[in-house]
Amino acid sequence: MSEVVKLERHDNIAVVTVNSPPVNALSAAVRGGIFECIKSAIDDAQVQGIVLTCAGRTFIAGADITEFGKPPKPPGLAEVLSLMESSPKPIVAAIHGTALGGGLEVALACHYRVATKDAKLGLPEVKLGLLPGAGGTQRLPRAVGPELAVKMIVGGDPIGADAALKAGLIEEIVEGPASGGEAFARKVLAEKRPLRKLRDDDSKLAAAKADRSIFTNAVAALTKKSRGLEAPFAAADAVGAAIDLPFDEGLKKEREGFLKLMNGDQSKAQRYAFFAEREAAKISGVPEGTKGRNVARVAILGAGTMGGGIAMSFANAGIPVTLIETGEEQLKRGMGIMQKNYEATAARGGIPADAPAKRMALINGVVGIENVGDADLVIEAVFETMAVKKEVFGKLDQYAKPGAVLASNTSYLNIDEIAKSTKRPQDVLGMHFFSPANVMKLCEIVRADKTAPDALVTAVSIARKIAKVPAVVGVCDGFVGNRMLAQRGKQSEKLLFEGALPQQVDAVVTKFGMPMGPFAMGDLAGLDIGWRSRKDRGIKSEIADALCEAGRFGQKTGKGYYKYEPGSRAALPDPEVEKLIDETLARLGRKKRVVSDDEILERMMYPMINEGAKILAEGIAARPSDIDVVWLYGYGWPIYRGGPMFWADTVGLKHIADRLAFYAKETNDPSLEPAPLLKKLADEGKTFASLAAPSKAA
Ligand code: 3H9
Repeated sequence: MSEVVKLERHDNIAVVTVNSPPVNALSAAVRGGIFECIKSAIDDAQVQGIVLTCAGRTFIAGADITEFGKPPKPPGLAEVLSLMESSPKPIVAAIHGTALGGGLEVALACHYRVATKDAKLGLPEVKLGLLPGAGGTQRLPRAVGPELAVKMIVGGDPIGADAALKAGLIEEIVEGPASGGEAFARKVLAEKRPLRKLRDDDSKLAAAKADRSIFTNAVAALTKKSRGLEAPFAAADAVGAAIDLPFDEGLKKEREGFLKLMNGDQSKAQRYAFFAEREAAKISGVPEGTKGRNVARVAILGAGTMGGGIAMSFANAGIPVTLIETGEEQLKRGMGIMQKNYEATAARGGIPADAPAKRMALINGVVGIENVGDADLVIEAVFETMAVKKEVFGKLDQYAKPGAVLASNTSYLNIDEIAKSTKRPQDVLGMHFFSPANVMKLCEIVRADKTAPDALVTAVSIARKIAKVPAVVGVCDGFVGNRMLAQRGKQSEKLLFEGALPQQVDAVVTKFGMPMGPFAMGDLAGLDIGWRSRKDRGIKSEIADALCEAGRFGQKTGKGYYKYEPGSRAALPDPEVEKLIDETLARLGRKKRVVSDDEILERMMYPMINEGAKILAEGIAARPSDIDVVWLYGYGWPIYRGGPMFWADTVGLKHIADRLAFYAKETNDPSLEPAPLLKKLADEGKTFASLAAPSKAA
């Protein structure tokens, strides 16, 4: 008998229960167990109906991703599903938690489905660079119609039980999954309902068969933001096959598409990213079993862009926030911006119409730092200078309750230094959110010298609770993300002095898959900030300085490295900038040369990877995959390239080290010399991945 799947008989109903923690993924053992138990139930003359349900926190959450890329083990999922669908006795899937991917495909091969109210049903394979490979693209359109199926398969987002009931994906909402499933099975028998096999039911495809634009429009809407990705388009093709081809042929087409994606580079990178994200939540160097502190209420200091965005992130997760400013005026402005932000999202349909009021009610705006007293976590998001931070943390010592975690949202300042201004450095750490904080998923959790393990665990778990992806990093200038970005910034500026244009550099970077190039990003952030800071420090950057002296501060002045039409954010190349660069180079006696796109890509990416190697050697990041998580969720690194360190391994570290050494010489820039760790790995023919514990991803 199977270890992970059990069969019980309650009178004439067989109950098959999968019990394979944590998420009942469809490992070979689970597939085998389901096959065996369903077959026994079919063969048992006493059994008239079958219920398939799961123990633990969830229904089957999908195929076991750790098996992908390894030699297949029988039975295949298709074989299991074919046995189930052709069962002469009705099978009811009783769902709770998340029925995802292969899990929903199992349920779709059942004759009926019921689910608990909080259940979620979806086919998220596309997020792993895949398409549903066990009939999902053929059965779901038959269950809910092609429009919703495209949304769920090409978009990858699950739907709740209410929506599933409305769409006909489930028959009933039940209280307990097993008991509800059993009661439903008895009803099916009592009412002598026919076996409902989705493979034989084309009724919901009729409209799209007559008018294919129903399907193509749905696909066009969903693939608008899929630049560079293969899976959404392949998934759409497979759903198209459900409309155009008979079931078995559609199934064949789906299988071909699935295997092609599974063996391709993009899905490998996306599966790696899935595990990297989960790995990042495991904090190295913290005693096992360390519990986080309870966080019921949060205080945020500063209602500016960052403070407001952070407050919204907590309110979105239902956690009450005290938002603190120094004056009524600033507070009113901050509260107003959040309100407007929420209303705009509701108007777009991004959140329910009553959400803005509900979420704003969770944010209590007040004046005065003395109001932090009831907060279990205080996040400071005030002006970014050490003196101001120290003053604020000194005051927190006085007003924050004992044991409250005290976090700074600084993007580069030394947290050890900040911690010194309190008598409780063990409670101090960094929580570096990325702008806009209510949207961007990354939170760098900065572990300072004296940060207590339980404070660190608290920050990581609260970040996950508010749907952020935490990555623990150490103290250094700019932490992981901005420290690496600074290397790219330095090279992009140097490239202008050698003959490249902003639009050429940006085009290479966006073609690679980043959402923006360094110059468009500079225009968005505002060029005057760096200009002022350079002036304060007596540093020159001739081209950037010349732009600012000409009043070109970026998007806010309609001109920067690019020009912008009024009301538009589209970056337009500007001959004036070209002239300004030429004049600057002539003044400095610099000669222009043709810079190739290949060189630009190497000089944008390799110095960042070099810095990543230094970050690893210094222990600022514990794992290469943590660095990748920072770039994936904080900077829009294309998920299908896995992150800079993963990508570096695919390019080859020897090649990267050689090219860096070449550019160091060629451009007379010792900072480009390969870092000792990179050089060592390159010389030994190793990868960054070899530094980490064996990855779960294939
Ligand atoms: C598929 O189904 C293909 C088919 O169409 C075709 C087949 C032929 N496999 O996220 P959590 C682990 S593709 C293996 O922290 P949560 C995870 O690594 C799949 N392991 O929990 C972690 O391990 P650890 C389609 C998995 O409560 C632990 O479980 N399905 C899998 O925050 C807990 O995970 C999906 O894409 C898996 N499928 O969220 C769903 N799933 O403790 C993927 C999880 O060692 N999974 N693990 O770090 C999820 O979205 C979330 O895990 C879920 C739970 C929402 C289920």
